[in-house]
Amino acid sequence: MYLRIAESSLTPQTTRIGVLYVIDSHTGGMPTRVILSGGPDLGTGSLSERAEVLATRSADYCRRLLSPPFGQAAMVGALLVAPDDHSAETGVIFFDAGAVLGMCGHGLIGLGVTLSQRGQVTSERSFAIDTPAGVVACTLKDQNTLIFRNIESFRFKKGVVVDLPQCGQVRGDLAYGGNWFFITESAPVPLCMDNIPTLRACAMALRAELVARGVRGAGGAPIDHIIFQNKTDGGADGGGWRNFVLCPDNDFDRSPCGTGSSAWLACLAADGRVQVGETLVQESITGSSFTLSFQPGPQGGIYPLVTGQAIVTAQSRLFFS
Ligand code: PYC
Repeated sequence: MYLRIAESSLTPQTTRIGVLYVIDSHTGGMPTRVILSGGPDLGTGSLSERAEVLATRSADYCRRLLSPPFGQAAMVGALLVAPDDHSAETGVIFFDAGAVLGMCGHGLIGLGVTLSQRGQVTSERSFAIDTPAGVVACTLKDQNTLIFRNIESFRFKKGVVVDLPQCGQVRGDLAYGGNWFFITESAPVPLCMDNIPTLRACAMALRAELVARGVRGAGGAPIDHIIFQNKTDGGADGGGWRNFVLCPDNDFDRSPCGTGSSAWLACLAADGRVQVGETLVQESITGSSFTLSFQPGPQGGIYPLVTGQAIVTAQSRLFFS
């Protein structure tokens, strides 16, 4: 699921919320803001319906909460809501400044560590978090480390070729890991911090070309994230990967991207390049990492197991008017 937040409702200050209570964290350098109270009224529909209401009627809330002076670059919001599945610890709707997301892996790790800091969850008991993409099972390994079993992830199309005047020919796969991704091993330049402006420009051009050519995911879903992957020497059994991930808000993921890592793992598994029981290390462009393995999924995809760490950075009352 992908819901670009509605441009038409971007009139400043249409949402008057008042005081918000938030806890901020970062997961491998990527910020998450958990909103404990002070969200807009999303009605009583299913989680997916409430996510759609957030995207269409509260665009200014999403954008302003995550942008200066309230927020910061690349920040993802995690709005706590009632779950559809009442056995879940909570429901959550993730969003960045450009879109409401189906799921968010780094955000989920940030949320789990935030709930741990509040004493709401502990490492003694696994818990579930309900998202618009489905229920995700979580276990805290320690106060800062979470392992989650993502929703079933799969490759949709292999070997899609795109010619870009500024970046050359790119061949990649369309895959789903809670969000939709185009993932390619043909990065236009080496994956290092100095090349971020070039990587970002090529990824944006690539996404625009996919839109122009009508290349979409299952059910016509827009491809809102682009990933460049390179093999590294690191990692345990299955070796390691390093990525650059462009997000819907046009910023890049400082973490290795939990949903993107899931989608990539599904592609590797589909090609037999990784087996059940193997462990991979997925690094981000900033050098932070997640550990990945998987179980087979019931529909032919995989259940990714993603382990990462988060640190709580602030607990605030925002005067949001
Ligand atoms: O970790 O899945 C993720 C994610 C999506 C967008 C930013 N981070």
